[in-house]
Order: sequence, then structure tokens, then C-alpha cells
Amino acid sequence: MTTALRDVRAIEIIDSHTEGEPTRVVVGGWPQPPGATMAARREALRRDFDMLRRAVVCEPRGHDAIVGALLTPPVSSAALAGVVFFNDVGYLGMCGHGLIGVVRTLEHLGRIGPGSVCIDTPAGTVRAELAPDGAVTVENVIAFRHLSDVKVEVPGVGLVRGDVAYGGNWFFLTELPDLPLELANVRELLRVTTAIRDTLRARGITGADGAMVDHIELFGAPRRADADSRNFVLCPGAAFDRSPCGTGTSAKMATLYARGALAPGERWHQESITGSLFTGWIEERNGAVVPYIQGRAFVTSRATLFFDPHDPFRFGFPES
Ligand code: PYC
Repeated sequence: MTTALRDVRAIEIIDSHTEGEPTRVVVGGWPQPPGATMAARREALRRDFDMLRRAVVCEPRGHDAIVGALLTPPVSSAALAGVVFFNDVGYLGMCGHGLIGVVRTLEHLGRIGPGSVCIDTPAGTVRAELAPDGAVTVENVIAFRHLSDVKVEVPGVGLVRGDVAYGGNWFFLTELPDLPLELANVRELLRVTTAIRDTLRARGITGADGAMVDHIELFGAPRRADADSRNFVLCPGAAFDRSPCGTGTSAKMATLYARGALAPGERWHQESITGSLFTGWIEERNGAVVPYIQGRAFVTSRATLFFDPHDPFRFGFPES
């Protein structure tokens, strides 16, 4: 364990949820990772500070659905801050719901008011707009469909057909009409989506440059009258997204656009498994798809996490 880690006694956090999905923003106490880019800082975290990732988001202080967000100084001149997102199993390139939570947290801290703000992430610099009523619109990184109509025979599930697309993270997007997207079916939805992810991995089906497809997104008919679609998103570990997933909705809009089913500026209303909603749209810029995601986040608590050197579980439970 490095001295920097051993010396950590307290970490300041602000919790929020974005359309149901929790974000835990680290605002103090975590030694800043070195690096001139956000990707380099993420690697430094992975290499030298991974115990803090688990300590902040996992049990006994958290649970597997929490997405953590470490605030850092910016790396680009346009940005107010940088952020590295992490979860119970690792690190994310971007996180749509998390970015909305970060913006409301910066507002809570008095660092921003309504208007535009840029934030550096490992996936690129993203711009967000905070409205006076608290709604946040994120202009995400470029999204695109990478593979279309991929067919895989999934053990215990059957033949599954879907697309691989990027929206700040890598997604496999599919529909399973016989499995209703209801909270009552979460156990089965987790089993099926985990089996799909395992099969993609075993078959070597990846995103660009061999990137792991670590999010699985199922779509079905909406329940809400104001939605176009309902989804269920398996996150990289064993948790599902309680929100409609910002990067997943971006990936979805890129596949719709690639199919000629979504025009620039047209609204796409994505409902989540919990019934919450993101409104999305795309812009075409130099032949690329720029996704926009709009949603709401609410600050739920502000706390100090303590690291007692005598606590055997101060960095969480040992990894199995
Ligand atoms: O909103 O992009 C998102 C996201 C990714 C994982 C959980 N939420």
C-alpha cells in the first residue's frame, strides 16, 4: 500500500441520484492522481488508488449500483473541472447520468449557476447546460454504431441479434420480446444480460480496437405515454442502471440514426426500467453523431467517509 493511501483518514462526498441512478462525487480527501490527460489520470487511479475506488463505492459504505466520480482539476483550457467515473468493478470512459449528477453537485457547492460548463472526462471534454429549473443537458462525446445485426447463440437464452455501438461506453443493444422489462423481472434480466455479455466476450465480439463490450442494453415497448422506448441496462459489474443510461441512450440514438430511423434534432424519449426518463436528440457534425441527453438529478446527502486504520474493512471487503 502506498503512503498516500495509508495516510487517507477522511474523504468528503456528495451523493445524488439522476433519474433514480446514484452518483457519489468525491470532493475532497482523495489524493489527486498525476497525469496530463484524464485517460492518464484514470490509469494512475487504476494502478495506485484502486483500493479507494472500492472503499468509496462498495460495501460496507456503498453498494454495487453506485457510480463514483472523482473531481480533479481540468486538463483542457475550456473546462471547469475534470472527472473520472468509477464503479464496483472498475472505471468508465464517460457516464451520462453521472455527469448530470456532477453538474448538480457543482451547483450545490456554489461553483456554477445556470448556464454552460465544460468538464473533461477520459472519453473527451463534454459540455453541459444547467437550466434555471435544475434540468441538465449533456452534449456527449461522439456516438456511433460499430457492428450491426450481430447474431450470437447465448447458452440458456437462445439466439440473440443486436448491434454494438459506442456512446461514451461500449454497448450491445438488443430486444428480447418474451422478457418484459419490469422491475419484478430484474433477477431474470440480470441473468440473461450477464449471459449475453459473457458470450460476447467468449466469442471475441468487441468494440473498436478490441474494447470490451461491458454494457448490455435491452429495449422494449414503453409504459409511459411520453416515452418512445423502455430499456434495461446491465452495467459492467452485476448492477443495472436505474436511469435510462446516458451513454446507452447515446448509443441507441446512433444506431437509430445509422438505420435512418432518427433525424438530427428529432426527440427520442428513453424510459428506464424504473420508469424515469431521459430526453435525447442528436446533431450531425462533420459527418459524426453528437448526442444530447437531458435529465434531472437531485442531491441527496453530503457526508464524510472515515478510514480508521484499525478498521479491517476500511478499504471494503477483500476481493474474491
Ligand atoms: O448514464 O451513461 C450512463 C451510465 C453508465 C453506467 C451507468 N450509467
